[in-house]
Amino acid sequence: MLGRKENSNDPSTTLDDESLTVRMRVYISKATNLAVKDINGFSDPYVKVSIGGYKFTTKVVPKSLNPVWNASFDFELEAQSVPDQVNLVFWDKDFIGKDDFMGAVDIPFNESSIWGDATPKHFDDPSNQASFF
Ligand SMILES: [Ca+2]
Repeated sequence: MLGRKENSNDPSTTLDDESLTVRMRVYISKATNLAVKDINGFSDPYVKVSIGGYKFTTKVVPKSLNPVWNASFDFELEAQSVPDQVNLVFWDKDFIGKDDFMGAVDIPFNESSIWGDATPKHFDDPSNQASFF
């Protein structure tokens, strides 16, 4: 998973600006060696992502224990209320009955890794590098 942020190229902008809105991108890449939940020896995994009051859900990858989602979710938030963690809940899709819980993890953000030098940057700025978790 990775996160990026962007804002204007105005060099006078800082994260301390109360009115500053930033865009964050969460990218769900893949998972490996997931638990078997179906009688066929596989699972049909998907992920529910919760971050800063936003919720996103990936697509289901059928019959896989090593799913690749390559899903990205963009959202905007106030720079002053940047979430300090992201919650991921993994589910196995079942077409009969309730989906099976597979696992959950909270990934805390290291503020310095999210914000780097604390100067908001445009998405296209080459110095605006993604943080990997
Ligand atoms: Ca299933």
